[in-house]
Amino acid sequence: MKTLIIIPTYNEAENLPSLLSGIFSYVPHTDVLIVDDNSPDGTGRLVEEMRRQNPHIHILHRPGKLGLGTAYIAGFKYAIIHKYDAIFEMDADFSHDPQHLPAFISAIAEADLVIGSRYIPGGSTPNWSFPRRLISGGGNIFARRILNIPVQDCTGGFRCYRRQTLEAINLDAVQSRGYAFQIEMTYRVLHHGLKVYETPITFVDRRLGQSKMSRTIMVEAFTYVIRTRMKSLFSTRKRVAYMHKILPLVPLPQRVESLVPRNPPASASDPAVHDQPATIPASSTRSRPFHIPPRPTRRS
Ligand SMILES: Nc1nc2c(ncn2[C@@H]2O[C@H](COP(=O)(O)OP(=O)(O)O)[C@@H](O)[C@H]2O)c(=O)[nH]1
Ligand SMILES: [Mg+2]
Repeated sequence: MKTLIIIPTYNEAENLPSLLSGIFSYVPHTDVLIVDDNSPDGTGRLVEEMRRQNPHIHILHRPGKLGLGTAYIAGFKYAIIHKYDAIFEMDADFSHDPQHLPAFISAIAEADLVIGSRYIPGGSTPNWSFPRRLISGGGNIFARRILNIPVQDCTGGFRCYRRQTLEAINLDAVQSRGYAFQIEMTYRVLHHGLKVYETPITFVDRRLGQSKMSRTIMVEAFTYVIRTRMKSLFSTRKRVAYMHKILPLVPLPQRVESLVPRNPPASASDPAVHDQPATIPASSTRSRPFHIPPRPTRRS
């Protein structure tokens, strides 16, 4: 399996050399793509030097700090063009321990997305302060409940996607930049009816360098969740399907009709015909705009 580990960086020169040697000690044949936003501390130049020694290291230089979300989108597009099979998201600051990488690689053989989870048995956040636990744990519960996402750690950024998963998603439509990016990607993957697994990780706070987390990033995550919920509640198709259910004279528009089971009840005059909600054929594994599939996550 051809794997690519995408690491977005902004001022991570202190962390990167030891992180890369950790990564190659656990997965020697992987490629690594650094997406650097012209870090003032010279991270980009350092990577250029390292890649002269190691052809598995690649870099995308961007002109300035453009955010985590767009850095990953650029990395995903690179991975699709170069036909990698499994594509990782990973932070540069050792919060994501390279020792977990082999577990992701085994899990991605069965799933479309594997998320490193702090909130399933075996997962932990050992050196976090109480306020940090509250913000992260509370944010997760909020996003999960409001968006009906059956994933315990939907803001986690240590992940592995199959290339086909990234190809299925319209990457140009993804708008979030910070924590909301992880929630949005999870939501989009689930709405394509794809399979998400969680694997436990121990997440420690960075020891060197500075966090780029800000209040703006938290506000973005909160507003993304609320906006998405509102959209799903008031989407035109859902409203029309609902109206058709309670008032059968309302005609179903073309797109909704295509979601009605192909084998309708025998008689067209049968009132049961009109009682059919706009459901998706059971065989369909893709695009499920009306509901998220039943809990696909694995607790291990
Ligand atoms: N390329 C790029 N990387 C970023 C940006 N913001 C954060 N990062 C990187 O994203 C990863 C996670 O950021 P971090 O500051 O550790 O966030 P925290 O873990 O929430 O405190 C690190 O590798 C950062 O260097 C950005 O705007 N551009
Ligand atoms: Mg961090």
